[in-house]
Amino acid sequence: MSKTFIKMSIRLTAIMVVWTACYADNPIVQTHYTADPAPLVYNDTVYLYTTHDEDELVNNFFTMNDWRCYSSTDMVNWTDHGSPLSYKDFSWASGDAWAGQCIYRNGKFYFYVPMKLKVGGKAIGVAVATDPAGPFKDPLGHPLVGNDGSWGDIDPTVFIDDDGQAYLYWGNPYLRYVKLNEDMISYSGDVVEVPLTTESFGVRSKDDRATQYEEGPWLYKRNDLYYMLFAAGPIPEHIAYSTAPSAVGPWTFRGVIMPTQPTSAFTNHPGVCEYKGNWYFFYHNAALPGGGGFNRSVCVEQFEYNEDGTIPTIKMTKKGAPQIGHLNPYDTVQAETICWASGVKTERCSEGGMNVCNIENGDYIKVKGVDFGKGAASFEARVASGSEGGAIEIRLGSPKGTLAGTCAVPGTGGWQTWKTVTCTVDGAAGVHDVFFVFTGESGLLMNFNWWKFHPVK
Ligand code: FUB
Repeated sequence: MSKTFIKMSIRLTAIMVVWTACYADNPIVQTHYTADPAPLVYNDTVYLYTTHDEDELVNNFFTMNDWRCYSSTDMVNWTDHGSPLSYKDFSWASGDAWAGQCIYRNGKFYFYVPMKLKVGGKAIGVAVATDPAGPFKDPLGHPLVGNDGSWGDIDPTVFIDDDGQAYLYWGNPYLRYVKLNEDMISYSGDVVEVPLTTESFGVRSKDDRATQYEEGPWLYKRNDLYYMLFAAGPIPEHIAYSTAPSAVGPWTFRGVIMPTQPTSAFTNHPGVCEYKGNWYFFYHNAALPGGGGFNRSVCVEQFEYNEDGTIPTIKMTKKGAPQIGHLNPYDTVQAETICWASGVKTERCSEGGMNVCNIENGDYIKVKGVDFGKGAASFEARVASGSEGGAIEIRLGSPKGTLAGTCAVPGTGGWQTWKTVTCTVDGAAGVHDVFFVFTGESGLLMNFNWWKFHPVK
């Protein structure tokens, strides 16, 4: 979305209603439009892979060129790792970087993603990395499945069963699977088509298809039960699910998890993970300013299973999941670790990782649940500015909350010419939501790489 458009939308919304979204935690990402969430828990961290709806649409349709990766250890502050993979990394693909899923096995990360083939139709490729944030590379040089000109080979979900057998399911309007080999980049046996019966996938309220199954399957196992969540039709999509006693069925329809709601896009997409003893349900909607069917945003809710293992109805909320623990401000924290951002973007940083960019007067970043303990005495920030610079105000509780410090940012001679600036801090003790509010003249003020507080002695 263009910055001017975001700011106009935000101002308009703020006039129409009291602007409550700035205190919300959903959608998770505000710096880009994201969709098709695929969580992966690795090393005590939730990695969230998403698709990426470009700000500028081509032909007013899905305009999707790459995937993005975020991570969190508290479910509310998410660190932006940028784009680990693009359709351009596949020599045989020509676009449509649609819904994928990443899984870890034997020291490597395998990211299964659908794309449009140069020769027409859709197919699913696999890319491999040794770091969850990539970079991922295509080891095959050709699709893993679906090379027959079909347009339905999209939305892969991958699952490794307790016996080590891995499964790849995918498809719209059909649901197909293969058994992956242990190398995760090849498979054995035939492509199997799952019978789409109403007993297995529910009765549709419209007769455009036989069942509620539409696309976006998500397969996992809890206790001895296998769950197949899916985007369900008719359009606008809701999310429904089925369960089975094995990874290959037979599937029994269990009902709707997430009905369509006022902020729904015309698609939705499930992703589920267990993290630190809690269960999380990821989905997307059109809730960001400028949002719509092709400008979607990923959200998360915490949920608990019913006693019989069924999944309750889950509503879209602005509040999102509760925070796990607090953020330590005395560690070095990446500026792109964000609960909520207003007006800014992120980009690759010359010092590694990402930095926050596109910062103008009045923009801000919220970091939630920061525990200052006995109190902070000073603050340092890694900044760069190709203009005159500006200032970072440290405010507590809201963008207009108590001012705990102001850090002047000078021009540094370039947008990637980094300098560490410091300032004193007063009145920041205990737990607060911290708002870094950027101030200065009109135009771009600075870039922001990382920050750190120092405690009182
Ligand atoms: O994001 C592009 C497509 O829209 C996905 O592949 C589908 O699941 C739907 O969300």
